[in-house]
Amino acid sequence: MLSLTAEKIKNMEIRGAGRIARAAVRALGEYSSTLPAGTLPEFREKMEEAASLLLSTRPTAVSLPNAVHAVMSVLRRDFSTLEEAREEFSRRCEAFIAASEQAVRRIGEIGAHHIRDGDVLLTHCNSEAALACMVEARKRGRDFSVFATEVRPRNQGLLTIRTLDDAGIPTNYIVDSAARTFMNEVDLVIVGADAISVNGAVVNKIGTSLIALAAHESRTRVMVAAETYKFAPRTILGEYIAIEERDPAEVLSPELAGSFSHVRVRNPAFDVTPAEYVDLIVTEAGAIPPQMAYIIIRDLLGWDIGDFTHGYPGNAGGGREK
Ligand code: RI2
Repeated sequence: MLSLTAEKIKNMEIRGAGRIARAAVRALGEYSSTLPAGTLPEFREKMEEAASLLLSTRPTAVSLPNAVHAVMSVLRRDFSTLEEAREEFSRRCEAFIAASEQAVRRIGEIGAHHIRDGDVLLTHCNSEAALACMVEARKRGRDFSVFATEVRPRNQGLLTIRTLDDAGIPTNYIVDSAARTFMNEVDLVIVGADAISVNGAVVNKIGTSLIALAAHESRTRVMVAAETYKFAPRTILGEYIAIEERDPAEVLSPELAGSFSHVRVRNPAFDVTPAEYVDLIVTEAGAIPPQMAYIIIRDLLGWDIGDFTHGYPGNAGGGREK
Protein backbone atom coordinates (compact mmCIF):
# COMPACT_ATOMS: atom_id res chain seq x y z
CA MET A 1 0.00 0.00 0.00
CA LEU A 2 2.74 2.46 0.94
CA SER A 3 4.90 1.86 -2.13
CA LEU A 4 1.78 1.66 -4.31
CA THR A 5 0.68 5.11 -3.11
CA ALA A 6 4.20 6.45 -3.65
CA GLU A 7 4.16 5.07 -7.19
CA LYS A 8 0.72 6.52 -7.90
CA ILE A 9 1.81 9.96 -6.70
CA LYS A 10 4.91 9.76 -8.86
CA ASN A 11 3.06 8.75 -12.02
CA MET A 12 0.28 11.25 -11.24
CA GLU A 13 -2.47 8.68 -10.91
CA ILE A 14 -2.93 10.51 -7.62
CA ARG A 15 -2.45 14.21 -8.33
CA GLY A 16 -3.45 17.67 -7.17
CA ALA A 17 -1.58 19.13 -4.25
CA GLY A 18 -4.32 18.54 -1.67
CA ARG A 19 -5.10 15.01 -2.82
CA ILE A 20 -1.40 14.12 -2.73
CA ALA A 21 -1.20 15.34 0.88
CA ARG A 22 -4.22 13.31 1.99
CA ALA A 23 -3.10 10.18 0.10
CA ALA A 24 0.35 10.35 1.72
CA VAL A 25 -1.14 10.73 5.20
CA ARG A 26 -3.62 7.92 4.56
CA ALA A 27 -0.78 5.66 3.40
CA LEU A 28 1.31 6.49 6.48
CA GLY A 29 -1.66 5.79 8.75
CA GLU A 30 -2.29 2.42 7.15
CA TYR A 31 1.40 1.55 7.12
CA SER A 32 1.72 2.29 10.83
CA SER A 33 -1.04 -0.17 11.61
CA THR A 34 0.64 -2.96 9.62
CA LEU A 35 4.04 -2.69 11.31
CA PRO A 36 4.76 -5.70 13.51
CA ALA A 37 5.18 -5.36 17.26
CA GLY A 38 8.65 -4.19 18.17
CA THR A 39 10.34 -1.41 20.08
CA LEU A 40 9.34 2.23 19.85
CA PRO A 41 12.65 3.29 18.24
CA GLU A 42 12.20 0.58 15.60
CA PHE A 43 8.67 1.82 14.93
CA ARG A 44 9.88 5.42 14.61
CA GLU A 45 12.66 4.35 12.28
CA LYS A 46 10.29 2.42 9.99
CA MET A 47 7.90 5.36 9.94
CA GLU A 48 10.73 7.77 9.06
CA GLU A 49 11.70 5.49 6.16
CA ALA A 50 8.10 5.43 4.96
CA ALA A 51 7.88 9.22 5.20
CA SER A 52 11.09 9.59 3.18
CA LEU A 53 9.76 7.32 0.46
CA LEU A 54 6.60 9.41 0.09
CA LEU A 55 8.56 12.66 0.16
CA SER A 56 10.76 11.51 -2.69
CA THR A 57 7.85 11.17 -5.11
CA ARG A 58 7.24 14.74 -6.28
CA PRO A 59 9.35 17.71 -5.32
CA THR A 60 7.19 20.80 -5.79
CA ALA A 61 3.84 20.54 -3.95
CA VAL A 62 4.68 21.67 -0.43
CA SER A 63 1.44 20.15 0.77
CA LEU A 64 3.29 16.83 0.78
CA PRO A 65 6.14 17.67 3.22
CA ASN A 66 3.76 19.84 5.27
CA ALA A 67 1.30 16.97 5.60
CA VAL A 68 4.01 14.45 6.40
CA HIS A 69 5.46 16.83 8.98
CA ALA A 70 2.03 17.43 10.52
CA VAL A 71 1.54 13.74 11.28
CA MET A 72 5.12 12.59 11.83
CA SER A 73 5.80 15.27 14.44
CA VAL A 74 3.49 13.42 16.83
CA LEU A 75 5.99 10.57 16.98
CA ARG A 76 8.51 12.83 18.72
CA ARG A 77 6.38 12.74 21.86
CA ASP A 78 7.16 10.41 24.74
CA PHE A 79 5.01 7.29 24.65
CA SER A 80 5.03 4.47 27.16
CA THR A 81 4.11 1.77 24.65
CA LEU A 82 4.25 1.23 20.93
CA GLU A 83 0.49 0.74 20.86
CA GLU A 84 0.00 4.16 22.40
CA ALA A 85 2.21 5.72 19.70
CA ARG A 86 0.40 3.82 16.98
CA GLU A 87 -3.03 4.95 18.20
CA GLU A 88 -1.97 8.56 18.57
CA PHE A 89 -0.44 8.50 15.11
CA SER A 90 -3.58 7.07 13.58
CA ARG A 91 -5.69 9.74 15.32
CA ARG A 92 -3.40 12.44 13.99
CA CYS A 93 -3.71 11.07 10.42
CA GLU A 94 -7.51 10.99 10.58
CA ALA A 95 -7.59 14.51 12.00
CA PHE A 96 -5.31 15.79 9.23
CA ILE A 97 -7.46 14.28 6.49
CA ALA A 98 -10.69 15.64 8.01
CA ALA A 99 -9.15 19.11 8.45
CA SER A 100 -7.88 19.09 4.89
CA GLU A 101 -11.33 18.25 3.51
CA GLN A 102 -12.90 20.88 5.74
CA ALA A 103 -10.34 23.45 4.53
CA VAL A 104 -11.40 22.91 0.93
CA ARG A 105 -15.07 23.41 1.89
CA ARG A 106 -14.24 26.57 3.82
CA ILE A 107 -12.18 27.94 0.92
CA GLY A 108 -15.18 27.28 -1.30
CA GLU A 109 -17.41 29.33 0.99
CA ILE A 110 -14.97 32.23 1.23
CA GLY A 111 -14.02 32.16 -2.45
CA ALA A 112 -17.66 32.08 -3.57
CA HIS A 113 -18.04 35.62 -2.14
CA HIS A 114 -15.69 36.89 -4.81
CA ILE A 115 -17.68 35.51 -7.74
CA ARG A 116 -20.45 37.86 -8.85
CA ASP A 117 -23.42 37.50 -11.14
CA GLY A 118 -22.38 38.00 -14.75
CA ASP A 119 -18.69 37.32 -14.07
CA VAL A 120 -16.51 35.56 -16.60
CA LEU A 121 -13.83 33.44 -14.92
CA LEU A 122 -10.73 31.76 -16.26
CA THR A 123 -9.13 28.78 -14.57
CA HIS A 124 -6.00 26.80 -15.34
CA CYS A 125 -5.26 23.18 -14.44
CA ASN A 126 -7.39 21.19 -12.05
CA SER A 127 -7.54 22.59 -8.56
CA GLU A 128 -9.92 21.15 -6.01
CA ALA A 129 -9.72 24.41 -4.02
CA ALA A 130 -10.37 26.68 -7.01
CA LEU A 131 -13.23 24.45 -8.16
CA ALA A 132 -14.73 24.49 -4.66
CA CYS A 133 -15.11 28.29 -5.00
CA MET A 134 -16.83 28.01 -8.38
CA VAL A 135 -19.10 25.12 -7.41
CA GLU A 136 -20.11 26.86 -4.17
CA ALA A 137 -20.87 30.11 -6.03
CA ARG A 138 -23.05 28.13 -8.42
CA LYS A 139 -24.86 26.46 -5.48
CA ARG A 140 -25.59 29.93 -4.16
CA GLY A 141 -27.27 30.75 -7.46
CA ARG A 142 -24.53 32.92 -8.98
CA ASP A 143 -24.77 33.17 -12.73
CA PHE A 144 -21.28 33.15 -14.27
CA SER A 145 -19.28 31.35 -16.91
CA VAL A 146 -15.76 29.95 -17.06
CA PHE A 147 -12.92 29.62 -19.55
CA ALA A 148 -11.02 26.44 -18.71
CA THR A 149 -7.66 25.68 -20.31
CA GLU A 150 -6.60 22.36 -21.75
CA VAL A 151 -3.38 22.16 -19.64
CA ARG A 152 -0.71 20.61 -21.79
CA PRO A 153 0.85 18.13 -21.54
CA ARG A 154 -1.30 16.12 -19.06
CA ASN A 155 -4.69 17.62 -19.98
CA GLN A 156 -5.93 18.15 -16.44
CA GLY A 157 -8.37 20.62 -18.00
CA LEU A 158 -10.53 17.62 -18.91
CA LEU A 159 -11.06 16.90 -15.20
CA THR A 160 -11.92 20.55 -14.62
CA ILE A 161 -14.53 20.78 -17.37
CA ARG A 162 -16.14 17.58 -16.07
CA THR A 163 -16.61 19.10 -12.61
CA LEU A 164 -17.81 22.42 -14.03
CA ASP A 165 -20.23 20.63 -16.33
CA ASP A 166 -21.58 18.47 -13.49
CA ALA A 167 -22.21 21.67 -11.52
CA GLY A 168 -24.10 23.16 -14.47
CA ILE A 169 -21.59 25.98 -14.99
CA PRO A 170 -21.39 27.24 -18.60
CA THR A 171 -17.81 26.59 -19.70
CA ASN A 172 -15.57 27.38 -22.67
CA TYR A 173 -12.75 24.88 -23.14
CA ILE A 174 -9.70 26.50 -24.72
CA VAL A 175 -6.11 25.61 -25.60
CA ASP A 176 -3.59 27.09 -23.18
CA SER A 177 -2.28 29.60 -25.69
CA ALA A 178 -5.76 31.11 -26.18
CA ALA A 179 -5.72 32.57 -22.66
CA ARG A 180 -4.53 36.04 -23.79
CA THR A 181 -7.07 36.13 -26.62
CA PHE A 182 -9.95 35.80 -24.17
CA MET A 183 -8.43 37.71 -21.25
CA ASN A 184 -10.20 40.97 -22.11
CA GLU A 185 -13.52 39.18 -21.53
CA VAL A 186 -12.41 37.75 -18.19
CA ASP A 187 -13.25 39.38 -14.84
CA LEU A 188 -11.43 36.98 -12.55
CA VAL A 189 -8.69 34.39 -12.96
CA ILE A 190 -8.97 31.69 -10.32
CA VAL A 191 -6.32 29.05 -9.83
CA GLY A 192 -4.99 26.75 -7.12
CA ALA A 193 -1.44 26.45 -5.83
CA ASP A 194 1.14 23.76 -5.26
CA ALA A 195 3.26 26.01 -3.09
CA ILE A 196 3.29 29.60 -1.87
CA SER A 197 6.50 31.17 -0.71
CA VAL A 198 7.11 33.64 2.08
CA ASN A 199 7.29 36.46 -0.46
CA GLY A 200 3.79 35.62 -1.71
CA ALA A 201 4.97 34.07 -4.98
CA VAL A 202 2.65 31.30 -6.13
CA VAL A 203 3.94 28.06 -7.61
CA ASN A 204 1.29 26.41 -9.74
CA LYS A 205 0.87 24.42 -12.94
CA ILE A 206 3.11 25.48 -15.80
CA GLY A 207 1.44 28.30 -17.72
CA THR A 208 -0.07 29.98 -14.66
CA SER A 209 2.53 32.77 -14.68
CA LEU A 210 1.84 33.55 -18.35
CA ILE A 211 -1.87 33.71 -17.60
CA ALA A 212 -1.22 35.96 -14.59
CA LEU A 213 0.98 38.18 -16.73
CA ALA A 214 -1.79 38.50 -19.32
CA ALA A 215 -4.28 39.21 -16.53
CA HIS A 216 -1.99 41.87 -15.07
CA GLU A 217 -1.63 43.52 -18.45
CA SER A 218 -5.40 43.66 -18.96
CA ARG A 219 -6.13 44.65 -15.32
CA THR A 220 -7.94 41.38 -14.61
CA ARG A 221 -7.99 40.20 -11.00
CA VAL A 222 -6.16 37.00 -10.05
CA MET A 223 -7.35 34.94 -7.10
CA VAL A 224 -5.50 31.89 -5.74
CA ALA A 225 -7.37 29.27 -3.71
CA ALA A 226 -5.03 27.38 -1.41
CA GLU A 227 -5.12 25.61 1.93
CA THR A 228 -2.64 26.97 4.48
CA TYR A 229 -0.53 23.83 4.14
CA LYS A 230 0.40 24.98 0.62
CA PHE A 231 2.57 27.70 2.19
CA ALA A 232 6.23 26.71 2.16
CA PRO A 233 7.91 27.14 5.57
CA ARG A 234 11.46 26.72 4.33
CA THR A 235 11.14 29.80 2.17
CA ILE A 236 11.60 31.70 5.41
CA LEU A 237 15.20 30.53 5.23
CA GLY A 238 15.48 32.01 1.74
CA GLU A 239 15.46 28.66 -0.04
CA TYR A 240 13.99 28.24 -3.49
CA ILE A 241 11.17 25.96 -4.49
CA ALA A 242 12.28 23.00 -6.54
CA ILE A 243 10.39 22.95 -9.81
CA GLU A 244 9.66 19.43 -11.00
CA GLU A 245 10.76 18.65 -14.53
CA ARG A 246 8.91 15.60 -15.80
CA ASP A 247 9.55 12.99 -18.47
CA PRO A 248 9.89 14.52 -21.98
CA ALA A 249 7.72 11.64 -23.23
CA GLU A 250 4.72 13.49 -21.76
CA VAL A 251 5.32 16.17 -24.41
CA LEU A 252 6.64 14.25 -27.43
CA SER A 253 6.65 10.52 -28.09
CA PRO A 254 10.14 9.02 -27.72
CA GLU A 255 9.98 7.87 -31.38
CA LEU A 256 9.31 11.38 -32.66
CA ALA A 257 11.72 12.97 -30.21
CA GLY A 258 14.35 10.44 -31.31
CA SER A 259 14.01 11.53 -34.93
CA PHE A 260 15.61 14.89 -34.11
CA SER A 261 19.32 15.38 -33.65
CA HIS A 262 19.47 18.82 -32.04
CA VAL A 263 16.21 19.09 -30.16
CA ARG A 264 15.80 18.57 -26.43
CA VAL A 265 12.28 18.45 -25.03
CA ARG A 266 11.85 20.36 -21.75
CA ASN A 267 8.90 19.62 -19.50
CA PRO A 268 8.76 21.72 -16.32
CA ALA A 269 5.51 20.95 -14.51
CA PHE A 270 5.20 24.25 -12.60
CA ASP A 271 6.11 27.89 -12.76
CA VAL A 272 6.28 30.81 -10.35
CA THR A 273 3.87 33.75 -10.41
CA PRO A 274 5.22 36.77 -8.53
CA ALA A 275 3.11 38.24 -5.74
CA GLU A 276 2.56 41.47 -7.73
CA TYR A 277 0.38 39.52 -10.17
CA VAL A 278 -1.80 38.02 -7.45
CA ASP A 279 -4.64 40.03 -5.91
CA LEU A 280 -5.89 37.63 -3.27
CA ILE A 281 -5.13 34.24 -1.76
CA VAL A 282 -8.17 32.51 -0.33
CA THR A 283 -7.26 30.14 2.48
CA GLU A 284 -9.44 28.35 5.04
CA ALA A 285 -8.25 30.96 7.54
CA GLY A 286 -9.53 33.82 5.40
CA ALA A 287 -8.67 35.75 2.26
CA ILE A 288 -5.31 37.48 2.39
CA PRO A 289 -3.12 39.57 0.11
CA PRO A 290 -0.05 37.55 -0.98
CA GLN A 291 2.14 39.87 1.08
CA MET A 292 0.71 38.24 4.22
CA ALA A 293 2.18 34.83 3.41
CA TYR A 294 4.76 35.22 6.18
CA ILE A 295 2.03 35.50 8.80
CA ILE A 296 0.44 32.25 7.66
CA ILE A 297 3.75 30.43 7.82
CA ARG A 298 4.71 31.92 11.19
CA ASP A 299 1.37 31.75 12.98
CA LEU A 300 -0.58 28.90 11.41
CA LEU A 301 1.81 26.22 10.24
CA GLY A 302 3.45 25.72 13.59
CA TRP A 303 7.00 25.15 12.36
CA ASP A 304 9.90 26.15 14.47
CA ILE A 305 13.54 26.36 13.50
CA GLY A 306 14.19 22.89 14.92
CA ASP A 307 11.83 21.40 12.33
CA PHE A 308 14.10 22.54 9.54
CA THR A 309 16.92 20.43 10.85
CA HIS A 310 14.73 17.47 11.68
CA GLY A 311 14.54 16.07 8.22
CA TYR A 312 11.61 16.97 5.99
CA PRO A 313 13.65 18.78 3.43
CA GLY A 314 10.97 18.04 0.82
CA ASN A 315 10.07 21.34 -0.60
CA ALA A 316 12.83 23.80 -0.08
CA GLY A 317 11.18 26.81 -1.54
CA GLY A 318 11.59 30.52 -2.02
CA GLY A 319 9.59 31.37 -5.07
CA ARG A 320 12.30 32.37 -7.46
CA GLU A 321 10.68 34.49 -10.11
CA LYS A 322 13.39 34.29 -12.70
P1 RI2 B 1 -5.52 21.37 -5.45
C1 RI2 B 1 -1.96 20.53 -9.27
O1 RI2 B 1 -0.72 19.95 -9.59
C2 RI2 B 1 -2.21 21.77 -10.10
O2 RI2 B 1 -1.05 22.55 -10.32
C3 RI2 B 1 -3.21 22.46 -9.20
O3 RI2 B 1 -3.38 23.82 -9.54
C4 RI2 B 1 -2.57 22.26 -7.84
O4 RI2 B 1 -2.06 20.91 -7.90
C5 RI2 B 1 -3.45 22.45 -6.65
O5 RI2 B 1 -4.49 21.53 -6.68
P2 RI2 B 1 -0.59 18.51 -10.37
O6 RI2 B 1 -0.60 17.45 -9.29
O7 RI2 B 1 -4.74 20.97 -4.25
O8 RI2 B 1 -1.68 18.37 -11.38
O9 RI2 B 1 -6.22 22.69 -5.28
O10 RI2 B 1 0.77 18.57 -11.02
O11 RI2 B 1 -6.46 20.28 -5.94
